Amino acid sequence: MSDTNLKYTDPIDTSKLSFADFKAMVLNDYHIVCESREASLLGRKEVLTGKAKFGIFGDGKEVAQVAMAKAFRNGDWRSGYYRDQTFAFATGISNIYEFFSQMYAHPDIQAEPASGGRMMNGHFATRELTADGHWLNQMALKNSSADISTTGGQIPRLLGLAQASKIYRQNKDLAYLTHFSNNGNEVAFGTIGNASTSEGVFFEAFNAAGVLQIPLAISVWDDGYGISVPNKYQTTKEDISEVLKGFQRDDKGNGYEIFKVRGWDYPGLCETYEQAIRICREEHVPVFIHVTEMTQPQGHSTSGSHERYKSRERLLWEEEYDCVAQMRKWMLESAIATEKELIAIEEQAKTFVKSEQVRAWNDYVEAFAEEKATAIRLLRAIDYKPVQHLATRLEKIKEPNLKQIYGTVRKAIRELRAYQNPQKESLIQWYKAQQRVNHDRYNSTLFTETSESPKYIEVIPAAYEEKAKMVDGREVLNACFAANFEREPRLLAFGEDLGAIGDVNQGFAGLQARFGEHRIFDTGIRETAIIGEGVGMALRGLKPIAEIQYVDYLLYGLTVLSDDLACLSYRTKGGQKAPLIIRTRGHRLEGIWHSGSPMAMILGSLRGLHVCVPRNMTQAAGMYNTLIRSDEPALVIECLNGYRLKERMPSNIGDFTVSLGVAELIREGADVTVVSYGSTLRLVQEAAVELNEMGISIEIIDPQTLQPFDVEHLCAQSLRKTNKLLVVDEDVPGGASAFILQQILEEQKGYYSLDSQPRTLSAKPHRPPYGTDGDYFTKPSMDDIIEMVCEIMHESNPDKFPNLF
Ligand SMILES: Cc1ncc(C[n+]2csc(CCOP(=O)(O)OP(=O)(O)O)c2C)c(N)n1
Ligand SMILES: [Mg+2]
Repeated sequence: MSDTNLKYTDPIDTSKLSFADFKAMVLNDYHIVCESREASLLGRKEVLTGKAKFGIFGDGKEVAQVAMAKAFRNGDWRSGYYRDQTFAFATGISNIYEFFSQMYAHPDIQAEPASGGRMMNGHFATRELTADGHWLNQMALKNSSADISTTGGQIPRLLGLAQASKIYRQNKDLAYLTHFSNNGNEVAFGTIGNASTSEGVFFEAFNAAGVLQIPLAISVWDDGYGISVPNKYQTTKEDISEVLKGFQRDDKGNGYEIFKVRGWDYPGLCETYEQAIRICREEHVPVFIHVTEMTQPQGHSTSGSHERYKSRERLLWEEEYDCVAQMRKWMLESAIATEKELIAIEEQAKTFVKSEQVRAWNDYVEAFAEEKATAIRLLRAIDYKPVQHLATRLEKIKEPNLKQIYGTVRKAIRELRAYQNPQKESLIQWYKAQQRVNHDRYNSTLFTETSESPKYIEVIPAAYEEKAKMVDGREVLNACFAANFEREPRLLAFGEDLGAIGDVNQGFAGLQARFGEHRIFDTGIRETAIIGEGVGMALRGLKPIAEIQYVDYLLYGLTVLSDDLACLSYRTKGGQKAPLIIRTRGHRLEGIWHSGSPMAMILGSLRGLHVCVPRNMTQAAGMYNTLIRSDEPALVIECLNGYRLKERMPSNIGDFTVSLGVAELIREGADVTVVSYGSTLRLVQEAAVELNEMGISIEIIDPQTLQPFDVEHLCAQSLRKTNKLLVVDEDVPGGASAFILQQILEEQKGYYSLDSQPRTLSAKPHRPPYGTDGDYFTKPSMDDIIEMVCEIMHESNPDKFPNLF
């Protein structure tokens, strides 16, 4: 989109460089640096004059980034944060036009390819997929994973991006994936602010990379502050590389190669990055580059001014050691360039940035001009004074946003509520058609929805031989995983105790020995890092299954799941996907930290993932078979108490599929529809037997997945017969059961079929105490289910069904 005049910075081979080439390279770098600085200065003005809502810029960090960009090759990955604009410009990951388009929240990916206006400025992402969601050739791209705003949140994903290189280098069966790797030679570049290294996610992931020995290069942009809080309150010894010295590799073992360099020292930075990245790429050793003495000429962001918290001395020092000024000084002192040459570059940069900003703004305004014109034309056609006023008001807004255009149209439709005429009808028809356009702009791509979506995976029922063996549930899963590992070389599985012993419930027993440690492996106890590894590897074309030992511990991985994975497709408007499967187990656990069913937490924070709650291991296997063949992320919660229950072994264990979102009728009945899933489903089945003896017949429905939920509306269909509803689960009151009620009553319009109060039976609001009795008095028991069904029957027919108590 941009006809940027930037020349991207190139790797240097100084041995072959003539002075003229060297000078050209340095001046080109200076040009990039100047353009980036101008973008920051102008960007801040755009916010202060009200054209953009918020601005955060990379001023003070330019020189290090132009040096880092020299070491960045096609096929490499970036996982960074909002200060990286210079790096983005220098590598072609972004450009000035796109930078401003993002500030204005331009909703068109042609203008703002990172997110289609969804992410705030300085949040970079390259488009990794074709328009229909299939992988592009990553080896022909400079790749940037999609930024997130949470400080340090980019680092867990960085692990997986680097680990993928190691997997590709180790596993020769993956050599055919030439669009993702060239023998694992790719480096994952991470960036993080000094203060953000205080976050737990940083330390956890940092340690993991040292253990894994993967080609990752973390740069810390150290400007001494995190907003207003100085390093004194952030970092032990006020120096992160000092603190991390123990990670330095030596001849005794694994570790990092650690570098420290000043952020205004251009030649030092070029040399450091050249050396650090060479070690990282060739030896597959993580490297850490602490870039100190950086500045923030305009303060943290447009939300405040740094004069409030920086001393006069500090401000004076920042002025002197501003990296652009220092680079300039160095060029003059080393006679690389004349004052005149530098002034010419600076002026060119200023003019170019201004013209790109204006172009971005004009395109943004132009994108809505036709909609404004059409709205006014349709409003003008309506001969009604209040509507004419609205048209005039909209006309007067020179550069309206969509809220102003559609707010006016909706107000007009309300004004016209008592009128019927063809002109009003035209307005409404246009508004409805435009709602589809706006849906695409602001509400689309929660899932990537490619032809590999779970929706389109062929449904193959489980088949059984006549003498099918009854086996432990865990054996069903084990056979399913074995078949999939045999068939799909991209598949990986890892987690705590998953490798050598094959997970705590032996779903993977024997599989590491069969398929190798490079495909099935143990990890340290570090849920955040486990999820990050999964996300990064999935971005690079692998098919990881990341295991979280128990669902309660998902909380430790939730930041990455929620901030990163769940919104990845949405925040890039379908530009990136990470088909990661998270496997965990829960329900019917006992104990305060083993409650086992934090389903509302999951439903509330993980939209963008499929949430599977299989009632037994056969259903779980069918779901894995579906998910492994598809390309969307999912969480599968197996029932902890199901591993040793007997199930029949399907003859097509690796091939049968379970369609996600299709509920199953477990038992037919006439009186009450009972919806339940996971472990409570079995209790409902047991309760059904006693209820039957009491003359009450319940119909049981298992939705099987909570996201998506019963897409064929089986629950509403059942309600039309029974007119009574009970939802049973073991989440907190008003947790997942409230979600299920909303789906059935509102979404499926089940409300119209009810003739008694819909009920939910869930666990108590506190966590369950340890032991059988703790469980009995906290979670729904068979007794509770029977009694609540009786209450429902009593409400509808008190004579026939007297109160039990
Ligand atoms: C998890 C989280 N906590 C707090 C914030 C608010 N916040 C945004 S930037 C920032 C300071 C980060 O400082 P540093 O890491 O040094 O990066 P810098 O902006 O100085 O480059 C804070 C506290 C956030 N975005 N995410
Ligand atoms: Mg900082």
